Amino acid sequence: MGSTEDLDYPQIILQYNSGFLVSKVMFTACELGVFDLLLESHEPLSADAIAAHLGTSTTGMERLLDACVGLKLLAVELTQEGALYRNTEISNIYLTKSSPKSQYHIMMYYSNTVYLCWHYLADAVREGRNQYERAFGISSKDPFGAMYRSEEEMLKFMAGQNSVWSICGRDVLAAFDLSSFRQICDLGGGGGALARECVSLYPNSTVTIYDLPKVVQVAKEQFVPPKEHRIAFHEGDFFNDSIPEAELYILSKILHDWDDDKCRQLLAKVHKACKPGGGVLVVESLLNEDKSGPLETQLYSMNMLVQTEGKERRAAENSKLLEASGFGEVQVKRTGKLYDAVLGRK
Ligand code: ASE
Repeated sequence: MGSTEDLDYPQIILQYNSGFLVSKVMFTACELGVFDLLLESHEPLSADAIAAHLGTSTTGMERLLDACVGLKLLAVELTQEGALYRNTEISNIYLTKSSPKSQYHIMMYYSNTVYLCWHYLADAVREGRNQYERAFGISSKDPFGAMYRSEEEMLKFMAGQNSVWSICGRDVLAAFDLSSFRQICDLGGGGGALARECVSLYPNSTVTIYDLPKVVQVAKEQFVPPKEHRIAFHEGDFFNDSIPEAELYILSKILHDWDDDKCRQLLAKVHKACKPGGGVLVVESLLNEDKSGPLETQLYSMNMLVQTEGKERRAAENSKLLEASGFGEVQVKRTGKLYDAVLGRK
């Protein structure tokens, strides 16, 4: 009894029914600064004290804190003065703003942008396209025009992507030995967290971050320290402008933004610019060949539907795109984590 097989008490249905409530509790505790306050305070705090510090109601805060305890994001102890709350180790590492592995920014992007698009998921499925028009009243013709509709939105996206690379970057770059590539170009490299991992893992490499001018400007000003001389920038639109010569191109979470035609178009351009003997590293979350999972990737693919023109693909689909664009010796490495790596050679 009580197993997921039990038809009288269908656990998975009940659990999935409230899944979005779980996300929103975690996002809200992050947004209000609960984990930051408990990190700084160095001692457990009451709901009253937390509410007073963060300028919220006590009723609301007490309920939020209790739900966080249920989610194991906080621990509670009962004392004479009442309930006292403290962070768990996981919360200290991943949910506080200042931690090097903080996932705060990607959560704020999910909570305040992605969440609004997902409100129109049924429309996205009916129409087979992203939902910027409904969610934000802006044209969805150019997905990155829509995603970067304001400097604030662009910043949130860049910071969010950077937080993902702070925990996944090393795995995808270490999946293949890339030490023979000295001159690397990270196409759509955004805030540069992957480029920074790259020069740290491969000290003899230099990485050029290629991105839209307004992205490069913000990356230089806010994300990549000027003393990092192994990282350079190149401003451009990779569909319409030229791509500089390099030994290795990294396309990390780029192909999943576009349909097969646009991917082949981009990869053909990359192949042309690539030095002989060079290569391309595609970093994506790969679907199983039988499409049975992983669940996280299937959900990401739905997110690509509501936010972009792309989708998540199987390893073989990514390999085919590379081969159709002239790359050979295509190898796939699954990392067992969220993002995987595919390497092709010219
Ligand atoms: C993109 C990545 C993301 C385009 C839109 C996106 C993310 C959220 N929205 O290239 C971050 C990664 N998350 C997913 C769902 O892939």
